[in-house]
Amino acid sequence: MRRDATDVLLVVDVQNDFLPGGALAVPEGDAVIGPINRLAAALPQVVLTQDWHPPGHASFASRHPGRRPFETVAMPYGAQVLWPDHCVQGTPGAAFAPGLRADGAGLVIRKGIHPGVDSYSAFLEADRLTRTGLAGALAERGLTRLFVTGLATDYCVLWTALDARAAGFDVVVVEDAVRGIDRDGTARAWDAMERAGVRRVMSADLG
Ligand code: VGL
Ligand code: ZN
Repeated sequence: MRRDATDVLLVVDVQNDFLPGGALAVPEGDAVIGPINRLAAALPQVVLTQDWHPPGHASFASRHPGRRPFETVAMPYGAQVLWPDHCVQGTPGAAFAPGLRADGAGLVIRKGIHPGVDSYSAFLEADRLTRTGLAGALAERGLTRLFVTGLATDYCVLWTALDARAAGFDVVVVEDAVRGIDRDGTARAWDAMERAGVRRVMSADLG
């Protein structure tokens, strides 16, 4: 696949809490770092996203008496999976993985910052109304093709890729640069992305 000046590498949530040993560890989450570092060196622009919740965020099971992580509850904006406390603003768990070499990133989008609303997507929060500004920022920079990488395939990568397609971007998910939380959920995520016109490549195909 030929690379272009309008390409951007989007690195989703490569933060300590999603790595092995973290509060919401994604199996093999650390395996994405090598491919992402190589892509960051090869692509002209890099954008990072950072899950960045205030303490006591509504997506935390600890905020819902009698509920446990991975249960689903009804929120005003729809169904919400409850998570262990993770990526709390300013904590070591919310920091980028120390091995990530993306100092050249031109933009960091923080998401999940509103106490009562989650945001898996880097574009649109879970209320499906509140925009992060990412679509406009990419458009202003003339970036039209997104190479999506990071964590987790079945949540933040999935929603980010689908919303990117809905916003009119060309979207390519780099298979060896993403990992999922749940096996079945990850298989369903790939199906949904394929139906939405998301392409799938290996990082080696990008040369
Ligand atoms: C994520 C669950 C909760 C993700 C973030 O980055 O995929 N998943 N917060
Ligand atoms: Zn989160």
